[in-house]
Amino acid sequence: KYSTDASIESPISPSVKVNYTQLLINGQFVDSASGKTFPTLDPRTGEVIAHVAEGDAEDVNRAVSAARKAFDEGPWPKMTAYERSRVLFRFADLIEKHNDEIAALETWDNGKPFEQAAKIEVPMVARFFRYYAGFADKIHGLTVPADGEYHVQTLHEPIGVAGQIIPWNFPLLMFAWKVAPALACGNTVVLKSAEQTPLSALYAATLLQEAGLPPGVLNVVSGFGPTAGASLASHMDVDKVAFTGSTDTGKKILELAAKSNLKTVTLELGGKSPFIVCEDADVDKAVEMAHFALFFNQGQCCCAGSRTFVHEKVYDEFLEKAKARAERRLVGDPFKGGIEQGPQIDSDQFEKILKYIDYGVKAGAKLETGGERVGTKGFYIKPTVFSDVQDDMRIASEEIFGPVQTILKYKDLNEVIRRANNSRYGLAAGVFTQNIDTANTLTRALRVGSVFINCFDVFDASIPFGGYKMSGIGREKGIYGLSNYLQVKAVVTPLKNPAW
Ligand code: TXE
Repeated sequence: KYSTDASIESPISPSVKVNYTQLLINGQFVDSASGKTFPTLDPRTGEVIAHVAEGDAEDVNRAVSAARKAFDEGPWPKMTAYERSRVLFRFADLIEKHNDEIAALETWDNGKPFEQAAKIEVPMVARFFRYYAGFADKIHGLTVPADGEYHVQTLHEPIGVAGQIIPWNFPLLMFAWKVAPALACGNTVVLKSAEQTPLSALYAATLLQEAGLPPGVLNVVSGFGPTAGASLASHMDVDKVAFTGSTDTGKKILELAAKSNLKTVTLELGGKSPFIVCEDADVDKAVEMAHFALFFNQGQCCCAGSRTFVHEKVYDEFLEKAKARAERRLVGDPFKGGIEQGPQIDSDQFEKILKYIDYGVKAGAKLETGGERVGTKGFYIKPTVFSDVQDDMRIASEEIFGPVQTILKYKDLNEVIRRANNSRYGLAAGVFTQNIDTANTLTRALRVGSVFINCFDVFDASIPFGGYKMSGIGREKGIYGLSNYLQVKAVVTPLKNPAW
């Protein structure tokens, strides 16, 4: 019935070594000022992979000074845009060259299936950098037809030093979403990786240096949120902060920015995205897509389709098939071929998910399958499906961030629109229907930043991504992502001879 893999108990050795564990400041790998380190763990076992330098306020100060100097004195913002783009293109080539090594590091530190990292995510990182590398020399302002005898133009300039704080669910992809547009626009960066997954950012930063990035343009400080992260968000010499993570931490970042120097802030936060299966949907396809929408990446996706609304006419068939699909999901050592689901990131997330499963059972939802750990080591959880879920249950309103599908029944379109929108989040929605009118109605009615019709999680570099409501502020990716890293300067010159 339920698929697991025997190799969970004896993990496969990754084919990569950890070479970089120090902080990267001003082009040099250095120890933290305090000399402290922290362990990064293998989610398959909970064992230590490596001890990594732990940055805090003093290291953030050093990194910000380096970034400030690299911005104010150049050469980065003063290089030709074409030269900047060439560095980013070369980096994308290097990512491709080291694809499998980077993917192995990512799987080891994060637990995601190696095939997913190697075939999808690392190639996406290269694609992402190429997308923004192409923009570097195509960023230009406007001439403005102002009243009066003036020539008016706008200059689009880099903001300055960008502080970037990223999470652990897609460590290198989040690095790309943040770093690529910032550098393409001519900013310098201090990046704080997530404490659970510091390794791939350090590796990628060395490749950026190899590609020709000058010292100080990208500084990487590994460390914890309340120390390194908060220092960055509240730093007086940081001009902008970009954050991906939980809504609660996003609020803190906004507050720290406001209380310090009013740096501009973009936030990409949590979600509880509806996935709506209409009465006319192709049920088999809807089951597969709803399964993917929730279980992809161990359920650790901000936009996961975590409220599966199914029309009453197809509910029973959908439920039976969704449960069977979850039971077929192959859980095991993420280095093994064919594995669909690895371990959760760490014991905190593992415990949080099991707690939510317990809330679901106690609130009266029906546990159709799963609901417990897999094996005895590491942080593996059985793909879990709840039916008979009610909107006010915690499993239907709070972000679980794990492999737990909650299925809710609905009767008509207006009802499902109201219920889908009844959330403090507004990141994404899935819509499964064969009727264009239904798709159009839902698309316009749903208060979310992305609507996926008969598909889900399509993450091409050109497609903007971000949240309505408490899912965030601003849009990343696509041309919209550029404005996060640009200032607009209006330049007004009197015309000497207005007749001409
Ligand atoms: O998130 P945090 P955590 C959600 C998901 C998960 C929950 C908790 O529901 O279960 O958040 O995860 C840094 N000042 N998401 O605790 O705290 C931290 O070091 C500055 C959704 O891991 O938001 C890390 O680099 N920075 C999500 C980053 O913030 C601080 C992805 C994210 O950690 C800080 C991850 C502070 N005071 C979790 N406190 C998504 N939207 O994709 C922490 N950090």
